[in-house]
Amino acid sequence: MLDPVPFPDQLRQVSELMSPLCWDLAHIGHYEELWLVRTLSGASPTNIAYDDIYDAFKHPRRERVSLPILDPAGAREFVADVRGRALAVLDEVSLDAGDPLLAGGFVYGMVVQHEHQHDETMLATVQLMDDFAHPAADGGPATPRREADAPRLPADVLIPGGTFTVGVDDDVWAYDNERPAHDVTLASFRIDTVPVTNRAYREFVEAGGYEDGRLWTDAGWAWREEAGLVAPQFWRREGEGAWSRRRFGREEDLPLDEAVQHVCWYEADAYARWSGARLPTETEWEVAAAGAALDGANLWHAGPHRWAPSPAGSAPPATVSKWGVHQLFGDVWEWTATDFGGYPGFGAFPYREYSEVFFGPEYKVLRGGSWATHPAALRTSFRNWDFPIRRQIFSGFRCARDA
Ligand code: AVJ
Ligand code: FE
Repeated sequence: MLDPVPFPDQLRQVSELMSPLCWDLAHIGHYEELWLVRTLSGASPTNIAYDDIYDAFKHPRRERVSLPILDPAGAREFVADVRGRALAVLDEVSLDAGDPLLAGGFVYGMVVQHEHQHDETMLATVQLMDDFAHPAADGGPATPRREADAPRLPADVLIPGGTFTVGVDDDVWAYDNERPAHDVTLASFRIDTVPVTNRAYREFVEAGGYEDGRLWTDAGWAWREEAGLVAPQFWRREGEGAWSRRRFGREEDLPLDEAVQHVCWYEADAYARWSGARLPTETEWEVAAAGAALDGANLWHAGPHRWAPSPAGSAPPATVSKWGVHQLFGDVWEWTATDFGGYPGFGAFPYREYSEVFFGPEYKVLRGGSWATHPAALRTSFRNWDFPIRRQIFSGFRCARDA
């Protein structure tokens, strides 16, 4: 993914919002060295200065370009060296020891997922480059293996109220913010069968949704004014009702049957109000996702090889939830109505800076996972979060209604 990106572009700051690509790369290596080499074996660091340079909390993203970071070649050498030492330590440790960090291989799952998360972040950075057409994304999105059957799907499904269990206790790879499992009681609700498509979202745009302050929250309207939002990021109006979008450096006709992506929470919330609906809570989303079978074989549509969401209604059948909800995983991250917080009984593990320091009303929860999310990080209980103004991530949404 990174190799075709010109060397200077891997070093430079593509956007105020993002790190230089080779910062992300070496940060992956630093995290791996910290947890899989230094913590497990007591070995000393490659370079103690990296504890400052590659600690995400020490320097905001826009500062990282002025740090003495490794160049693309140096970053590759560093991550390869760390991987060799991490594998050597793995030969020595016992995964069924009493140490909760090692039990079931938890810390390995944590580091693998961390790498995948930064891979997705780097893809978002590459998408932000307006002058670089990534060769792997050439020729349009990969053709889905399955005919889309969106026309035959109902618009939404009814989920009868009741008591449900959300969160997990026994998934070794789950993060602290997904624990503990707990019961919730929900009223009956309806939820969209598929994420909101470009076709549906275009109607909102064409109907003047971005000009009608009544559809937006106060904070959302203020941001819409300040940022001059008129359509999802990367859309361009080509004429009456006609739009194109830029995808990895190429302009293409807006694919109407794909999930809308690159919208912020405020846009999703305004669309939902316009359509007489609301965003689902994260609890409703997780309940609606029950029964989606996410083992690797069912996830051929997910992962970065597609370079775009799949058409509505083309999801692998096994990934449809037991309620008949489609495309919860592998298309777009879905904004929910919920602020990021800890479940009842939350305990930070193994460090507060993964989740806990982000708990609070300034972050909204996203659920599911996008086409750019590695299948190893897709699960029903996974919780992502971001500021409600962010849209460089592969974010979309679906709507819900009270029943
Ligand atoms: C879970 C995607 C919000 O990228 O900020 C990466 C994951 N944590 N390095 C992020 C993460 C530490 C995190 N998100
Ligand atoms: Fe990180």
